[in-house]
Amino acid sequence: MEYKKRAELTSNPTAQALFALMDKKQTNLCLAADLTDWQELIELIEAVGSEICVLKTHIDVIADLPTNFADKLNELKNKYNFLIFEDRKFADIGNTVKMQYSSGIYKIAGWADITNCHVVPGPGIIEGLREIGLPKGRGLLLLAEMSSKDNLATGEYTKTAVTWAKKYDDFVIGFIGMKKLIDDPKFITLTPGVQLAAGQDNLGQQYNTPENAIKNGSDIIIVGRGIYAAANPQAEAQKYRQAAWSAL
Ligand code: S5P
Repeated sequence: MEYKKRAELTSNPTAQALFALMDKKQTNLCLAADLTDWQELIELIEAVGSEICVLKTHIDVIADLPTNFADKLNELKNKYNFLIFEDRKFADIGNTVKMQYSSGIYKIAGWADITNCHVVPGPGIIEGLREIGLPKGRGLLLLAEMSSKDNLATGEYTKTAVTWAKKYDDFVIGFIGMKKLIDDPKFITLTPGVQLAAGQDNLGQQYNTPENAIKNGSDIIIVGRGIYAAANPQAEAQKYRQAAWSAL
């Protein structure tokens, strides 16, 4: 189904914006910008920003984060037209995640269009995040599956995540998953563990190819080291973009 049509199926403004921008920009590539040096991160975004639909951050790994980091990320977001996904992987009770999402040093809800959470604490985690994020029009992804070897997000756990996504579909916009988990086009599946050659790293990360991820029903591939560790990240991002888009 076309992205424009999928945008009409969801009431969530972030999901609508994501479908619209994928349609306009013709890309289903998400960059996992996992660099610890702020200046290098900015240079990477400048190099790759025009190729991606989503910039995924781990804001807490940056060693020299300036106080105006959110303004700078927003400036780049507007310049290159992508959404920002803070990969926070919240995992606590509802009352605690509300504070972690809205407050502290990072104030994630203030600048991240999308964030994600584990479902291990039960639906209260979604309800807590939703209290903060829904009034701001933010979107949440549930970690229904993971890419790493021997992870526990399988079977009934994954199915329960899908059930809760349906229940909170004004705020939950989709999943981190390795394949399509539900036949409902309003939900978006983002898949990590993607490199041009299948394989693994030495800490249990498992890689599938862009073609296989998309053929398994994923919408967006998440690529980190495959792009930022390459000699020419921009050229490499173009390869991933082309591979993932043509596999649709
Ligand atoms: O199951 C997961 C979920 C996520 S969000 N496996 C993952 O690898 N991720 C994230 O995707 C991880 O935190 C990292 O930012 C990125 C994968 O990076 P790469 O360098 O292995 O491509």
